[in-house]
Amino acid sequence: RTESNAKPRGALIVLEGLDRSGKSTQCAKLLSFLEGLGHQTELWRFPDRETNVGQMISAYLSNKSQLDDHTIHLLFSANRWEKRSLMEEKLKTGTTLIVDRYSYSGVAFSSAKGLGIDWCKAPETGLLAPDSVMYLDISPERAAERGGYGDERYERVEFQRKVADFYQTLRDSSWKIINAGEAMEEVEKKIQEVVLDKVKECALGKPLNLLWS
Ligand code: T5A
Ligand code: NA
Repeated sequence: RTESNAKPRGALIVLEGLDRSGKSTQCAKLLSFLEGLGHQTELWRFPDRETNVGQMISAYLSNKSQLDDHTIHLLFSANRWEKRSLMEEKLKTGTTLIVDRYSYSGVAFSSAKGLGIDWCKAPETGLLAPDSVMYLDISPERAAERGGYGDERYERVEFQRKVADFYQTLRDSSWKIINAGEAMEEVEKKIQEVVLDKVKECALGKPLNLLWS
């Protein structure tokens, strides 16, 4: 019965991981891979620093402004909510979205600062649940060696270790752990396998779910 209602749609693919785990590198590779296969695909990222909210986030991350921990958490969340309806529209009209960070970043980073995990999850409830979360797994030390951490607020090894612990508490059946310490080409191949399966399932009408409700 559900199958007769099934409508083809795009897949919501999220890449997560510590700072410097290689998310943006892999997102770009995945975009050209899917486009090369003829799939309608877009690359999105959070924070989306282009919006008004995104500009406030960007100023905070680069230490140009100070904000209470709760306030910045809600801004990150608002930044996802302002893109939610467009996200749903894109997926329903057959575009696959590759998303560089999502609600898992939101909860893991704020929880690592000491905010309660349930408090952190609450404003994310009702956002679209990813069809696949690829967690790029790397130790904070190895990540730090990659081009060195820059000047952004969260780029410290001890803090990243806490973030990694909170990420683990968020794992669910949509997650796939990818060893991000391997060569870029190896990481790329593993991601491609997972994503192709998901793109097929969604084309067959896999229902869209909501986060944490
Ligand atoms: N944040 C974010 C929150 O607190 N709450 C939220 O809700 C959200 C969404 C900014 C910060 O905001 C926090 C998390 C972050 O601290 P951002 O803008 O995504 O988030 O951060 P960026 O600085 O843009 O990106 P990252 O630091 O996360 O790096 P990436 O994208 O993981 O790594 P990438 O691809 O840029 O690669 C880093 C370096 O490693 C090399 C690359 O060439 C590059 O030099 N590299 C590899 N080297 C060897 N082997 C491989 N396999 C490699 N893959 C990449
Ligand atoms: Na990035």
